[in-house]
Amino acid sequence: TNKNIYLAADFGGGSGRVIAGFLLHGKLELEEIHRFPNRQVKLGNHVYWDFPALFEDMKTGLKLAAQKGYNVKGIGIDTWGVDFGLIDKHGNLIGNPVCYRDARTDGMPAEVFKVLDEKKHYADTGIQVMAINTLFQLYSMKLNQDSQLELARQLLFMPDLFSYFLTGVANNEYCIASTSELLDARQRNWSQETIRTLGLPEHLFGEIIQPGTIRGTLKEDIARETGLGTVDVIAVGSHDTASAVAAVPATEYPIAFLSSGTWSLLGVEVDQPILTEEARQAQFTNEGGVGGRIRFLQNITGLWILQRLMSEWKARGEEQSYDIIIPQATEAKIDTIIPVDDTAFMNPENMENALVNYCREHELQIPQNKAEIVRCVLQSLAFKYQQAVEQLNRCLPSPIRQLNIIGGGSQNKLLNQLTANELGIPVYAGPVEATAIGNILTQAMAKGEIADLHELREIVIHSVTPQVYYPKK
Ligand code: ADP
Ligand code: LRH
Repeated sequence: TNKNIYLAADFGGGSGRVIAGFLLHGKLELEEIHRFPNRQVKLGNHVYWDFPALFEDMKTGLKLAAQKGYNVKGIGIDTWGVDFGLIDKHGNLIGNPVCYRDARTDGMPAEVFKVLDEKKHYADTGIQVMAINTLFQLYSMKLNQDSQLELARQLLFMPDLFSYFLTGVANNEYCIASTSELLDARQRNWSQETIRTLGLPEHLFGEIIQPGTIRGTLKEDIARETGLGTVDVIAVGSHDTASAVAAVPATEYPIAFLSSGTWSLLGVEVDQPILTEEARQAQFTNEGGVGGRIRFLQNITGLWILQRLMSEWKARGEEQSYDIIIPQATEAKIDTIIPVDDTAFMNPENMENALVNYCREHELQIPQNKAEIVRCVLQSLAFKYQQAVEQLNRCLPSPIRQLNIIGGGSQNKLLNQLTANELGIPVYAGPVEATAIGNILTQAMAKGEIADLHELREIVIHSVTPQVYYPKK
């Protein structure tokens, strides 16, 4: 009790959580306060965030922290990229935000590139074209004459939205804004040209703030309801991947990372965006990072496939735990490699059927049991990482020499080993809660407890011990 702590609210594809971080003598300790499901809700024609329920879950986490008697110095929020809510002229949320796995963006890139020149667009925004990105979500709303878009006064990315309802302050944090594909990569501000050419309402796009900025304080009613009193809400690398990358336990450049969760984000940290044609063709993205850095990375479908399989097996009453299935998969033998980024695996009704059908249609050996299915998914991921690193190395002055895997997926020992084998370089696994760590330490930076990103990472190095995997073949 009476501990000085920061609270991170992290909304990931697997779950939402409120985590407390306690920083003392250059070392960070975490305590999970509250974990809750982050379900996507299918209603009528769309797939939505369950925003009001998640806001309540977050407040429950805040209340629990207050009940523990902690002295809360800040609250920071991060979520996955690209999704947003729209606010009307009264400051109210217009409808539940739509989740990026919604079908509304199908075919949108082709529509957008009737209007924009694709190569120039990359040279401006530096973002890998993915149909899920905010730009394509907005363009689909425009083409469908969506009434929400007509009513909207401001667009808030999900972390901006959570923060807005905590503080009443509405602005756009830089890292998450970069996932919109609507920022000028060099200026690090809205690309007015892109917005105008697409005919999107210019008033939607607010002030861009940098991670490490105080957004505001808790609104009085929320301060009272949670029992927290007046607490600062701080802009962190509010794109979960930006927070995770800030917490890579390494200080020697190039910092090569694989943020492994629902998605696999593989890349390096650089000082300036790489906007070359080679980078574009290799589908690398330049997302905004903490401390003015750029995350030069590829978005790869990650453990989503395994997550879905596990939940399907559970729904059939065949409860499976990672601790059982991964050792079984380690023993399994199957040669099949599937292209994890194929649209077949984006959001199928049934993942196991999608996988089996894919193998059948492409005359690949069909996995016969759960262990073989899991093995197939993991070796397909490792194979994809190898291709990504090869492309990455071609964009860099010298090849990467080690890879830091962070996030929940870094607990997957088989995947870590297969990755080391494929890449032929050492792999360092951990921390699991990199996102929460980056979130919390960026708050400490805003409060002047940490000088810069380098010092932040030294704290991470003092606080965690990654597992090393050497290549075996
Ligand atoms: P996200 O924020 O995208 O939900 P997380 O960083 O929480 O991602 O990671 C979730 C992933 O971590 C799951 O998809 C799962 O594959 C992996 N994971 C979780 N627990 C374990 C475990 N005990 N062993 C291996 N992998 C695990
Ligand atoms: C990972 C992530 C990733 C992408 C995707 C939508 O959780 O944020 O970086 O932006 O989700």
